[in-house]
Amino acid sequence: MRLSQYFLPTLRENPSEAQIVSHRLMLRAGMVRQSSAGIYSWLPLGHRVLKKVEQIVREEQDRSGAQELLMPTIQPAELWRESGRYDDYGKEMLRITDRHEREMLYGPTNEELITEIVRATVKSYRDLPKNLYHIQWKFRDEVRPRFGVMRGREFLMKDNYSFDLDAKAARHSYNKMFIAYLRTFARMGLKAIPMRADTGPIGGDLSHEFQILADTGESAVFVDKSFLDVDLLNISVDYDDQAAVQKVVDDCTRFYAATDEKHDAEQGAKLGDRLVSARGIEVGHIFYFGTKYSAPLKATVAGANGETITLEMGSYGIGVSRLVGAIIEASHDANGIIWPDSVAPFDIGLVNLRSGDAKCDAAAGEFYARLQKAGKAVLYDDRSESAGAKFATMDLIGLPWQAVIGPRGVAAGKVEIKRRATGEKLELPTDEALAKLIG
Ligand code: 5CA
Repeated sequence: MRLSQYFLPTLRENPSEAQIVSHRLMLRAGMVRQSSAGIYSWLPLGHRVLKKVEQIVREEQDRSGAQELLMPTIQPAELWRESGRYDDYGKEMLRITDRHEREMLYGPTNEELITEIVRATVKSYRDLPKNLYHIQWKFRDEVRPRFGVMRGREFLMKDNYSFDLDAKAARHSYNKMFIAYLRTFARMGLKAIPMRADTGPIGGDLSHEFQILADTGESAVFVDKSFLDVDLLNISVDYDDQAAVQKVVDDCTRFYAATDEKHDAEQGAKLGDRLVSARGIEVGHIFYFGTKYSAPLKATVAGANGETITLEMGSYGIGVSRLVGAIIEASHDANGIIWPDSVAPFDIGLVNLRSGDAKCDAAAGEFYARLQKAGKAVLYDDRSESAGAKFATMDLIGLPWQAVIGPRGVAAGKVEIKRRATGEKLELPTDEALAKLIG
């Protein structure tokens, strides 16, 4: 993509409404634009990152055996009356009346809707287990939307729902998601710590939140310092091996880690100075709630002997749009964003230091074509701006690699490449620079 043609409305100044760094940088890098409180448009650069994050989430869901579907954003109120949550949800739920005076709502979550789909279609124990997910916009009329996409009113969530015949199988479904979450966040370069958590309006008694430690986090969290050194980034397991899956979960949950609501001061005190009190960003939350929805909604199947079995359920959420902000909170410096390779909107930013100069244009144009041919996503700054402005833009938008072509390099047959994360620069002959970037 040529930057001269790309829609990248960057800001030079810090927007006054942004209180935290990720919000500031997302606005300055032209990733999002607020349309009303807590509701955002995703501009091309932000949209590319959102799609990358979504795709990692999708791949790890698929790997765990979950199946993707897509449910609507607008739901009928009557289903929520069946579960008893229509009144409980209060003002956070956006209620809508259609032209026939039917009560509808913009879904804040989907337990009722998915349970209705399963109860209407799954009739026999032979059809279970099932784990179904979608990646869809949610609406919660939060009292205080803030911090940009971190606490929005409209936000993108991956939510899935497991259906099992008994508690043991349901626990296995829960454990698989626990591991899928660790893998998902690790692939985004994040260390997400699973913590015992409160279940709030979703319900149930087994629940973990996945928290990224960051000073700007909204949750107060408590964690055993030893846990921070455990390698959560390289977990691999055969999902069908129940015992192996349980062992990974046990290994991760043997350390003390709890959110504020679940924190047990007495237990925490036993850790002495190993107890770390910090702030966290909740990027995922998983729940096991048994028959809380299947019983009132009558989601049952016939068992092997014709008996009626009420389904055991869990639900699992990842804040896809929140993650874009969380990744920036975890990875930035004074000059801007530092994208991990896996979620970067482009792999390489190519800077032509003297656009309009025939030799530079030819060299940069050819380098651009060769990178693209090798399958790299390249943002080519071909504008006639100053070198300083071009470098500032590249550092701000945080692409993992920068490649710089100028008159001196062209004369010497060299290209300078810079790794955004470390600032390390190398001046290499063109072919070597290309090989290094193609990796
Ligand atoms: N039904 C369950 C699991 S599918 C559920 O809704 N869980 S949740 O309420 O914990 O939300 C799941 C995830 O969505 C959270 O962990 C968080 O990362 C994200 N999330 C929740 N509220 C917001 C919000 N207002 N803005 C951005 N992300 C949010």
